[in-house]
Amino acid sequence: MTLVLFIDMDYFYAACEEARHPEVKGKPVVVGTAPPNDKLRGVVQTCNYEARKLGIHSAMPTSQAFKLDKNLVYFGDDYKYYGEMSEKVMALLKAYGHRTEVVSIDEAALDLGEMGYDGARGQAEAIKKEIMAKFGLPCTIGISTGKIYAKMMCDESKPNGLGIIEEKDLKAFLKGKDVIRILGVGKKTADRLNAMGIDTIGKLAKADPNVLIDNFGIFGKELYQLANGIDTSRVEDKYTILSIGRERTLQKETTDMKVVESMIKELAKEAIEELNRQHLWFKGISVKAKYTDFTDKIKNKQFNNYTDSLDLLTTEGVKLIRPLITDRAVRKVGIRVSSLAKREGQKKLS
Ligand code: DCP
Ligand code: MG
Ligand code: MG
Repeated sequence: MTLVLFIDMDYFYAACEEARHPEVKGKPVVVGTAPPNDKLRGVVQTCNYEARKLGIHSAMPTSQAFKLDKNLVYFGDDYKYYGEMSEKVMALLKAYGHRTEVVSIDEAALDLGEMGYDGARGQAEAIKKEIMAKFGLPCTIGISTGKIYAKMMCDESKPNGLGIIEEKDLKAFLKGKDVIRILGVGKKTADRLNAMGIDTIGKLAKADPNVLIDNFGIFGKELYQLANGIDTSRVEDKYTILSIGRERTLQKETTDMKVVESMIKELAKEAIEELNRQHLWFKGISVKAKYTDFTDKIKNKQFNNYTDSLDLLTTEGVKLIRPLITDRAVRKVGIRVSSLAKREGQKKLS
């Protein structure tokens, strides 16, 4: 049986600062959006676990964080440096020779193949040790039979952890968890499930699959499978570092460009929200159509200048995906922005 390893770096931006400023280790450390001379104006991007103990967290206004502790160590974010650290970590992971999917700036999934639980544990321990020795960065790893379960286990093993969920324990592991913990289940889907009396993954596993399919289309089938320990999400061979993407299964498979267009608009909006959150511009875009036979097609485009325009992303995204929508039924579509840059000091498209 194939195992998936999911890794997420611990308090990543703040850990990068600790790595180059070892003197701040052990103190509460915050990385915020504003420069240090204006540190009360921005929001917290992340903070180390000492700061979390004080109640500080991502997206909190920095002014509020300083109210909780006026002696916080503060850094204005240096996205270029964090990006470089991320690239180094990803290159190290890639060198282990497994199919590697870079999921975000501090997350990746590795398809470990058929090495068994002991082999997987050894691999994870080696990775943790090497990342700490080379870069001074802590991380947490989850291992399971699928990407989604491995990520859940990773989340639960933080910080500096290593957690394995074996197939035989999977159902018990999933049973009491809120349905919103399933990757791809947002607030809307969770609300609809709750209205059907399904609040935990355990209840989802016992639901009537036909009712789920009636309500959610193909996604309903995936939900049912996931709740029952079958994770069909593949570790993609994706190594475009520093890109932000969103993809989603359609309610029903379709050949209708109108349906695809409205989904692309929705996903583009989400991608731009994430881009704004990380204070980035993009220059490259790509779209993907996944067909019912599980093959997919991707189209890319590169602009001459950086931009953060939602209109541009939507228009170009729709244009790019149009030729991919033919009489072959599509089940999933996605959009991704790449060639990212920190907003300061770059030329932007008007
Ligand atoms: N980030 C951000 N704004 C947020 C959340 C995150 O700018 N609202 C950035 C800073 C984080 C990085 O993305 O360091 C990775 O996000 P994670 O969610 O993985 O959080 P951390 O790595 O900081 O902490 P954890 O140990 O919980 O993974
Ligand atoms: Mg992290
Ligand atoms: Mg992360």
